[in-house]
Amino acid sequence: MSDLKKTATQIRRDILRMVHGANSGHPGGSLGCTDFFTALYFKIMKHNPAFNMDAKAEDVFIHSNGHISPVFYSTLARSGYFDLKELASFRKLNSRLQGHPATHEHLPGVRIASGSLGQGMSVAIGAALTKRLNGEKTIVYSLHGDGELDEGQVWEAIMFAAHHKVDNLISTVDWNGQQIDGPTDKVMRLGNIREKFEAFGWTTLEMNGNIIEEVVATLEKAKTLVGQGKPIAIMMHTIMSKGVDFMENDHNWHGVAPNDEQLAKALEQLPETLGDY
Ligand SMILES: Cc1ncc(C[n+]2csc(CCOP(=O)(O)OP(=O)(O)O)c2C)c(N)n1
Ligand SMILES: [Mg+2]
Repeated sequence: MSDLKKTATQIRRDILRMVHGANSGHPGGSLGCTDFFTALYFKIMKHNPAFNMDAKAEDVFIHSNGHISPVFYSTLARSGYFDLKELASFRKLNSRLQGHPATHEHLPGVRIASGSLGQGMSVAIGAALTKRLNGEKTIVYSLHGDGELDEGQVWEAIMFAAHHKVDNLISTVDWNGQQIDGPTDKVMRLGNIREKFEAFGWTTLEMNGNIIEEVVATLEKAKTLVGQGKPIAIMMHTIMSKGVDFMENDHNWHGVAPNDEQLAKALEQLPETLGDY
């Protein structure tokens, strides 16, 4: 197993154990986006775990679909932003690892409060424009849910980014076809979101977000498109709850914790590769 795959497997274990430990949280999108977070933090991004909010001379990740905080927190801890043991405090009273990330908690690695969906694209654009003003060559990455695209603010931001040629931004959409209340096609049909981004003036790419080699290759390709006058969007096909067979592709796992028996069954499918927290 490659190092990246080992890391992703361990992060998936962390997610399940954190959500089970709190008896609340969002495993579905977290497990689906694990390969993306692993590729981004362990291969693609230029970042410094000795966290500095200014992010001068480093890439920035803006996590917009904040409900999938378990994968974010595990990735940050496994990257060295804070002690692994702190993952056990997820969603506990007075923890820095709140259900939805908040800068108020001063957890290293968290750059915006998110979870109120729809805002991250605007923040990412602001960060990208700042980097441009500062003459920096670094990149801003962002992640959004497909259900999150129901928020009108996202489309204003998408239009703004193209108009202002924000070409140091790589935004990824977790196109899992699921959201809190059911399949996105039933809740609010999104149509072909790749064509929509294109129509709004973005350069687009598409990938299978659960094949880590493909995630790395597509993000590398996206980097080569930076600086060409257009913002870049990646349509990332994922399977909600990827990695645990009885949870996969089912919106009912959007925000529900596994019970003891389900946790045991799930962990059997994900060997402990780097040591549990
Ligand atoms: C502004 C706002 N409206 C509604 C919600 C409630 N909500 C939480 S998650 C979610 C669904 C999001 O769907 P998606 O982004 O596809 O996430 P996934 O289920 O795939 O993880 C909604 C509507 C919210 N968090 N913020
Ligand atoms: Mg979704």
